[in-house]
Amino acid sequence: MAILQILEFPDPRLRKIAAPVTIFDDKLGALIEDLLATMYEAQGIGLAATQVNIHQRFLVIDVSEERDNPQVFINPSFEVIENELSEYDEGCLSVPGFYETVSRPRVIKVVAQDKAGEKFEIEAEGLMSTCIQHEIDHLNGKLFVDYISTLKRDRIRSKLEKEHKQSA
Ligand code: GNR
Ligand code: NI
Repeated sequence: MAILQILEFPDPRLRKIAAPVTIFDDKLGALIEDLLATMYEAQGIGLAATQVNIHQRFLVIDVSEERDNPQVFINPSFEVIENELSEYDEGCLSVPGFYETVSRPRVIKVVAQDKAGEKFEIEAEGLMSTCIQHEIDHLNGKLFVDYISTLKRDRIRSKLEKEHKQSA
């Protein structure tokens, strides 16, 4: 198992669109374990492969209090099943230290594959729904800061660029 480095905004690699997973082998299993280990180490509730510079469509989440309920979604997609939005103060391991309110569909149906390639469906609401949508955005090269004003996003970009220069 390895702890992987998490890319930070405005790294252009976070803008890549991930490719579908087609091979469900031990190598994929190992990458999933690394992604989970990296998420737990960073104390996140979710992590998309894109964030660790793997441009394949899979993500992990654990929204449990006890941090003992890892969930893996491969080739995930979702449908909005209730015409209702919910707001959440979102953060992102790729945008460390910044939080902004984002509005997203409240209840969704997620279709994905597990690590054996088996298709499954779940209905998600609340934090789980927010988190899955946030992670699927990553696979499409999108970040939560894309939903806020250009002014706020540019301020966040400058601050993070400054931090990156100082730690370089
Ligand atoms: O750890 C995380 N917390 C979080 C809080 C509100 C909305 C979304 C998230 S996901 C984030 C981890 C992360 O960056 N995943 O991509
Ligand atoms: Ni994120």
